[in-house]
Amino acid sequence: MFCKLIGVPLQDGASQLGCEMGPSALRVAGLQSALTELGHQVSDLGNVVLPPVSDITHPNAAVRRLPEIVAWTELLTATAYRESAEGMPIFLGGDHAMSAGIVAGLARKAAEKQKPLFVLWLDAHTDFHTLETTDSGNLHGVPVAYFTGRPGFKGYFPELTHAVDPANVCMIGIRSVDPQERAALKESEIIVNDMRAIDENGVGAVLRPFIETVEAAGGLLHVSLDVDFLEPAVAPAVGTTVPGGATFREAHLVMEMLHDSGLVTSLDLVELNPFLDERGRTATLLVDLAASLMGRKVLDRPTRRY
Ligand code: DIR
Ligand code: MN
Ligand code: MN
Ligand code: MN
Repeated sequence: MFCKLIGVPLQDGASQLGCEMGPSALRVAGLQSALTELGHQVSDLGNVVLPPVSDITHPNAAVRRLPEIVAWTELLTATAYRESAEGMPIFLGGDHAMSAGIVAGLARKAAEKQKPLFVLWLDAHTDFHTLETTDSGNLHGVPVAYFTGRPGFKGYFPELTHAVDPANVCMIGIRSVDPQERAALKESEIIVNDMRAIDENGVGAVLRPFIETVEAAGGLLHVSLDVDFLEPAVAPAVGTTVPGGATFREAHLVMEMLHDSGLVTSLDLVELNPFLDERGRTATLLVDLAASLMGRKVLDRPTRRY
């Protein structure tokens, strides 16, 4: 596979500073060589650079860093659209606000290819706020609402040309949902698998039907991996830790099943805050998870099924 690493040093959407160092930490942790060792051709395109921003404001006074996030969204829509024409773009975050533009750009390209785009959202949070409903004002809490076409962005964020069908979005790992998100999700077709679903059924049972749906539809699949999907004990380098997350093995199993599916066409690794890490362990874990997604296995033969 031809992989393109694209650094997104964005931290304006998060409450704490530090995510702008995420791309560097993923490089230092050896992402490129881990993928090269698996036989992939990997090209590091460097970091994207934010153009000058406007001075736009929103009536919701809580909203933080709107001009920056609008400019990032515009830039990343164009970048994702361009880089998904061929090869597999891997976006190195950067906070989760980056996925607003990334998924919007991927959706535009998918429409051109006449294929439906599916999104697997691995996160403690649903990131389903609009500019009106957010009370933290941190815009890493809005990307899913934006790219599924919820109203409340018009006139502020770039016009969305191709919304992702909410029924094509599957969330896994959810355990922190704000009241306004909860209300909106009640009316939405988004597939939401909270931690209880994993506890009761196992993450494999939760993921498998979604993979089958994507396959049956002949769809493209974007995977968005927020560090806080993971249990904070194994992945401390994130500003918004929530106890009770996916274990080391649950996360790896997701990646292994995704690899076997052969369906993943793009990936983002988001919310890594190296300032909060412990001797690089979270960056290293993300690299290992990316390697599993890209084909790293324990054995060179199929795992025996019981
Ligand atoms: C939280 C989002 N619901 C908020 N938190 C996130 O601030 O609106 N953390 N996305 O990763
Ligand atoms: Mn998130
Ligand atoms: Mn999160
Ligand atoms: Mn909130």
